[in-house]
Amino acid sequence: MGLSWFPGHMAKAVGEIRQNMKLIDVVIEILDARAPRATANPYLDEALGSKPRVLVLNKADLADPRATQAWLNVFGEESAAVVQADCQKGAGVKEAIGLAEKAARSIGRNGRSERRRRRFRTVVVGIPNVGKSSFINRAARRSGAKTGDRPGVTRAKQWIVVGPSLEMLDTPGIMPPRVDDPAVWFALAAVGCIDDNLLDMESLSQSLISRLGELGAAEFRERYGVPDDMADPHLVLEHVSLKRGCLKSGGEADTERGASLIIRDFRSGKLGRVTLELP
Ligand SMILES: Nc1nc2c(ncn2[C@@H]2O[C@H](COP(=O)(O)OP(=O)(O)O)[C@@H](O)[C@H]2O)c(=O)[nH]1
Ligand SMILES: [Mg+2]
Repeated sequence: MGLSWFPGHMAKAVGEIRQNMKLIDVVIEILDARAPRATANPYLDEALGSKPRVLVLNKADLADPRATQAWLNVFGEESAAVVQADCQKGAGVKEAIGLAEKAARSIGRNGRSERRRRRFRTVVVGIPNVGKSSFINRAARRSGAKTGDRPGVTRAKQWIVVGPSLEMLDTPGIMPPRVDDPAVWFALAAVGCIDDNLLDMESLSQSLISRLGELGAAEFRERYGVPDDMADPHLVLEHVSLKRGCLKSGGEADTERGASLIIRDFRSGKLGRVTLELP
């Protein structure tokens, strides 16, 4: 179950981020708006200490807008600076950078006097696939900084100026996902934050079918023509497989392919805007 992440990898990631933290005034943490708790990393708190943090609920275009608003309220009450974003289109990036700059200003510069004149510094962190690179690319493009790897050139740490007094590390801090809780594991797997090679797609698709049922997500049934009285996730999976022409040579449902199709459709938003975790 991907437990090979623990504990060595986690310790290493936390250690690296803590190293970088010496340079950093404010952290931008990217979360997936469809599962904002599952895609958060509790170990980050440890690595960050008292650094101010800006939360970005990314992929909001794929999440239920009402749920996103509810999450914004919850995080706002927890006094976090928080914003929703669609980093594929660039929405929310400017706002996130504005919040980071404001947070850094209010705390003041970190570190010794020789650094006092420099810009505030930020880094983007998050677990795999939440959109860290997309955020950085968008922020860099806005600022007009050149990005992209030049072949054959080993790059040192680079800072991109992203605001009047803010610069951002051009490489993200990657945190391993948290996998200690089955509900968290499910949400992480469904939104694509776990390596698919570690997943049993058939059981994942059945968990997703159940969850979509609980959430009353109607688009799923409409898209695949699932009869209203069909509830058993395995039967639904078979139904979708047959309907979509995922067949074995004998003509019976190829539920493995059907499962992959459902997961793919979910991740790309074809099953509607769905938030898996509600506050
Ligand atoms: N629909 C949607 N897709 C996104 C968004 N942000 C990133 N992605 C996609 O999610 C995938 C992972 O993004 P990436 O930036 O590589 O994530 P990283 O692993 O955290 O660096 C890519 O296919 C992106 O195009 C978003 O706001 N909305
Ligand atoms: Mg990346």
